[in-house]
Formats: sequence, structure tokens, C-alpha cells
Amino acid sequence: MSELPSYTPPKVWKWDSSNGGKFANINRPVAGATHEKELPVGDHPFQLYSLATPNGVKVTIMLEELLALGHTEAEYDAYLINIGEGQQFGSDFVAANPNSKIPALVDRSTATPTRVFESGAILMYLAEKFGEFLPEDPSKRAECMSWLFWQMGSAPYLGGGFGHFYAYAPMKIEYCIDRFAMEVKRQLDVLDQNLADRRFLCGDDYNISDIAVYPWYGALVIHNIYDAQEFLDVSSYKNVVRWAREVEERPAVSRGRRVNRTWGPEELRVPERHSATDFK
Ligand SMILES: N[C@@H](CCC(=O)N[C@@H](CS)C(=O)NCC(=O)O)C(=O)O
Repeated sequence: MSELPSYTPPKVWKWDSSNGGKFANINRPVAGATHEKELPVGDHPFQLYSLATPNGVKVTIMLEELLALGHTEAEYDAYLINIGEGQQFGSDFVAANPNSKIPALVDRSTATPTRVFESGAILMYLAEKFGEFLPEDPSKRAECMSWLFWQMGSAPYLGGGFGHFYAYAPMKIEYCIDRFAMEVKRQLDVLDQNLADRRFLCGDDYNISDIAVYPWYGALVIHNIYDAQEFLDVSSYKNVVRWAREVEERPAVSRGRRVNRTWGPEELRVPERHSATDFK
């Protein structure tokens, strides 16, 4: 291994806002709103404030799946939150999610509006509300919860760890890239072994754990996120590739991936979604 840049931490850490990282202009070591900003509210029961990142599309896929099953009460307005411009620190957004990260959902069909933040909590909330994509049998439900929470715990190693140091950090640090590449490959192997004799993550039925895992690890193996397909040899995880392709073929998944998207081919972007006709 090449020699590591040396750094002796001071007694008390101090914030250097100009550290050169891709997100240096938006990340701060404190929480809370930076400015007053009202959020728009549409006519539908659900108001989603989000962006088509992996955490964002989990929710739009779920809402599109519910609508595809005929749950018209799952209709939603999806508004764009541009995290690169710091819109997650506006006052109304922080009221919806004190953690200042997309996605944030507000259910206005309840007696008083119900806010839900954290994509895993949003998936569970919607699954329980509509009685879909979450098995009722306690053992099957436990398996579904286990993979859902596996995703919540694992993906930060992929995005915040590997992706950050491989694609975004201002310098390539071998120690960091090695550490997180090893962990991400281990996670891919966990998925690959699980999917060796299962069609979906929990068996024969597609559920919220597939909806949570697909936008991260599915995108990693079939969409070259972080430009790391070759580096991580993702095609060797054949069961993950097969599963990701099957999930991606679902019409609700292709619609969900387009909502709040502001990059990629123009014809696939749906920056705001208010009705099914927005996909035309
Ligand atoms: N654990 C959260 C993570 C959400 C998250 O990290 N969102 C990112 C985009 S994928 C974000 O809003 N980042 C803005 C920021 O860090 O300021 C969830 O699953 O909802």
C-alpha cells in the first residue's frame, strides 16, 4: 500500500467548510433550517418531497406499485428537492424531516397531517397502511424486515463509504477505497448467496425489501453507479444481476425511477409528478 497522507487530529475537531469535497458547500456539522421556505402542497393524499436518488426512488416505486394494484388512495404529488442547492435545509422541509435528507413524505389523509421520514420507515408506513408488500405471517414478516433493515444499515457503506471515496472525494485514498470496496463486495456476496435459490430477497414474493435494496445494489450491478462496474467486478454476482433485471422490468419500477429525476435522457425525466399522465 502507498504511504498514507499523515494527519494528527487536533484535540477538538473544527469544521473546515472548504475541504474540497463534492458536498462541502451543502454539508454542515449542525442540524436545523438555514432559511424560511414554504413547501408546495398538491391535491392528493400523499405529498412527497424528494429527488430520484436511490433513497428517493424507493418511495416512488412503492407508490407506483400501490397505484398499479388499484389503490387510488395512494395518489401522490411529488415535488423536487434539489439537495445540491441546499433545499433540504428550508424550514418546511426540516419540519417534514428534521434530518434534512430526502425523501420526506406527508400523509394528508390522516386527521392531522402525518410526516414520515427515513425511506425504510416510509416503506413500512405505506405497506402497513395499504396491506401490501409486507407479509402478514410473523416468520415471513421477520424475513422481510431483516432484509429491509439490512439495506438501511448496509447502503451507507456503499454510498457514504465506497461511492464517496471512489467517486467524489477530492483525492483517491487507497486505504479508504480498499476498506469500502471490500465491504461492498462482501455485501454483494451476501445478496448473491441469498438469491442463489430465491427469486426475490425473501423467496417467491416481491416485497418492500426488494423495493429498498434494488435502487442501491440493483443499480450498482446493472447501471454502473459510481462508474465502478469493472472495479468491483459486479457481473460476477450473477444472481444479483438476474434479480435486479427482473425487478427493473416491472412497469411500476420504471415509472418510479423517473419521478423527481433531473438528469439522464430528457424523455425519461419527470421532475414533478402529479398524475399518471405525467409519464407520457
Ligand atoms: N437513511 C436515509 C438516508 C437519506 C439520504 O441520505 N438522502 C440523501 C440523498 S440519497 C440526501 O438527502 N442528502 C442530502 C444531504 O446529505 O444534505 C433514508 O434512507 O431516507
